[in-house]
Amino acid sequence: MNKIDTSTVNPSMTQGARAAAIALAIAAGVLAGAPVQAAIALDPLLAGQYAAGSGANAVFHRIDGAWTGTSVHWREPSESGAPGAYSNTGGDGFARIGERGWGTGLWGLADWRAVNAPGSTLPLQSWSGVLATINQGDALYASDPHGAALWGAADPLPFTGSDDQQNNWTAHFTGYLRISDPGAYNFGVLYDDGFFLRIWGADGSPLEISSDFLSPRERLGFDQDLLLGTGLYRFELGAYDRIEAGVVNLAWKQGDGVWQTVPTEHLVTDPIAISAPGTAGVLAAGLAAFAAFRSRKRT
Ligand SMILES: [Ca+2]
Ligand SMILES: [Ca+2]
Repeated sequence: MNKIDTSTVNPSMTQGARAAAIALAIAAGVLAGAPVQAAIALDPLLAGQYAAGSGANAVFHRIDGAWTGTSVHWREPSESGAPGAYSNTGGDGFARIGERGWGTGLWGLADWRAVNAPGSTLPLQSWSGVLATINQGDALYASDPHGAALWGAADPLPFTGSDDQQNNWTAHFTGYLRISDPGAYNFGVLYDDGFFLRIWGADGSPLEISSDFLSPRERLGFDQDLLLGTGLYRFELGAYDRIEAGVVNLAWKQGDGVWQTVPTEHLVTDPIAISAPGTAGVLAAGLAAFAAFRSRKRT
């Protein structure tokens, strides 16, 4: 018999939502005939139907590739065969990468935070605006046979430059994820070299996935699906590239579907609530028509 793991069903949910989440987890396990991974139920931050969005708020920065201010630490491989390792703190053989001859540029999320801190003087080049999708890669990602050809094409960075000027960049996306079809979703970030993704529902504390330091190019999603309702979920995504190819892509999938870049209409910067036909929406439309009629009568 399958063991049903409901330990991650959010305890702050209403009793009804919690029961529904557990029921769905059980149903999924029975259908799959395999050990069950309970989905995480998360009510929307803003519940209800919202107007289609136009993309995500985006800020990109690039810093000097010779910067040695990284706060990431490194420990060399040991003679006994232990591999080298990164850390955000010193001690136990770890030393700050910036104090090594090769320790230039961005090495981790701590550096992302330094570049994106309010008033930071690190950026040499910056861009901000709204992007239709979260799917940006640099020129080397586009041309790398193990980049775009393998992981999918990406839009160019919003600032252009030589290959050297497409290194040591950060990206920061904010806004809302719009769910119009409730159900089980997962979100996955394609990254090179690192990222964090936070999603806020109604309970105030975000769900988060991340990859710190420098890692091989990969897409990482949540361990469990998220059971989402109709409405908006606030999100924040940060990413960085040190050298060579760099990319950031936010995709979602429903149930057992395939990863798909989150479509523009599901990325919202300014929430506009809409009402279901037959209720307040129809009333509002009727009042607007009446007002227009009266306006015409007066002229
Ligand atoms: Ca690059
Ligand atoms: Ca890279």
